[in-house]
Amino acid sequence: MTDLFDGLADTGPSRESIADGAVLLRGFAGPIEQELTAAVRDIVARAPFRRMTTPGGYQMSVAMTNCGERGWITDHTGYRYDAIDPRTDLPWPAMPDVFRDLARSAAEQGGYQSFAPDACLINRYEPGTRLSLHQDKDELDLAAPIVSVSLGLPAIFLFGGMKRGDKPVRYRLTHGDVVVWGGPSRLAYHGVAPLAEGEHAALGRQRINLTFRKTR
Ligand code: MD3
Ligand code: FE
Repeated sequence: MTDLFDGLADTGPSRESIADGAVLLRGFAGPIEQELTAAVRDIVARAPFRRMTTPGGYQMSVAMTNCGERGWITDHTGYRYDAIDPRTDLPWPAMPDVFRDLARSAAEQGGYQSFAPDACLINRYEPGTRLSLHQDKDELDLAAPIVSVSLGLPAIFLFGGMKRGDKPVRYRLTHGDVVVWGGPSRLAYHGVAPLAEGEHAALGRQRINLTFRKTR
């Protein structure tokens, strides 16, 4: 595989351990931000952002779409991964190589070899929207990490413990930051505080988050 991040080899990227198995790579996606935002634009043109409904009947404030072999969806019947976008009745757009390569090299930096995601959930936050504390456990392969990529406006990410009641630690994630979540942190509670108002030079009044997953 060609390494998109050879330019970082001299100094090595910044690598901050935020929990057992979780590694924050500040600015890791910065060098390819334009390729990433162009790819998001292509995906959204074919699988538009939409606010999904939870099984409890609430509409999520965050808008979502997916690319890859399977996409995460929620509706009144529950949460699941599905190969078909229920809005278009078409397969989700393919995962672009620039996404796949970024996820793989970030996972490698985090100590996870050969990460092969089959799904990428794309979240769009506008000011005021939030994601309440939850665990990601709809994936069959919990040995694989999740890789997250932040683009656009900064967000306060809430990292809870293994129990819902643990007091979350707050991390500010900004444009280009990548986090690899594996090992013991894979099932940690986490969420995003309501997004503050702002305007990002490249993305405007929004934050986009990519999460790469191996679902089976
Ligand atoms: C820690 N997204 O899509 S990314 C999600 O910023 C989600 O949009 C948030 O939580 C966002 O499910 C957070 C960081 C993240 C993603 C998955 C994790 C942290 C995680 C899974 C386990 C532990
Ligand atoms: Fe999550």
